[in-house]
Amino acid sequence: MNKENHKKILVLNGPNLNLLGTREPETYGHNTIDQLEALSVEAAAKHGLTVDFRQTNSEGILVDWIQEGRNGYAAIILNAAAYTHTSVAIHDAIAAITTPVIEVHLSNVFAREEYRHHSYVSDVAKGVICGFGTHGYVLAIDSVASMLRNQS
Ligand code: CA2
Repeated sequence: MNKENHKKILVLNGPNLNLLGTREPETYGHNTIDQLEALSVEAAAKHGLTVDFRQTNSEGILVDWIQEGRNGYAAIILNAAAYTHTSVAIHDAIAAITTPVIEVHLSNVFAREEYRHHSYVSDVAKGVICGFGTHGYVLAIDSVASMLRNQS
């Protein structure tokens, strides 16, 4: 793996997050997915890191992308959205790789419906951030940068 690749973060977003900023602002805020991408790119650049930012509504594509994160990425930041609460396939994909995965949610899932309290991601994640809106992605990127500094 070359050094440049090692400084890349894969930011993955699951189903319906393409609707950000268009509906339910009281839960998910006013930022659009494009604004969230710009925020993530900016936060990463402050640490000399780059982000590869993606969104899909498909569970299988998320699994493919997590597998892709095996090589060439320092970390994966994952908001699996509703699949967080349902997907054994995503759990297994994370368990199968060594790249650290940081789970992020915009809302505080523990202050919401009970079916959102269980995550198939958390027990295979390096850490979990929820409830801080889009700033949670910045916190996750800062955490990756801190992890990388501690490694070198
Ligand atoms: O809080 C989060 O980030 C969630 O991952 C968002 C998911 C939800 O199923 C999780 O429990 C928590 C839902 C994403 C839907 O995003 C929308 C955005 C705007 C309008 C409608 C849906």
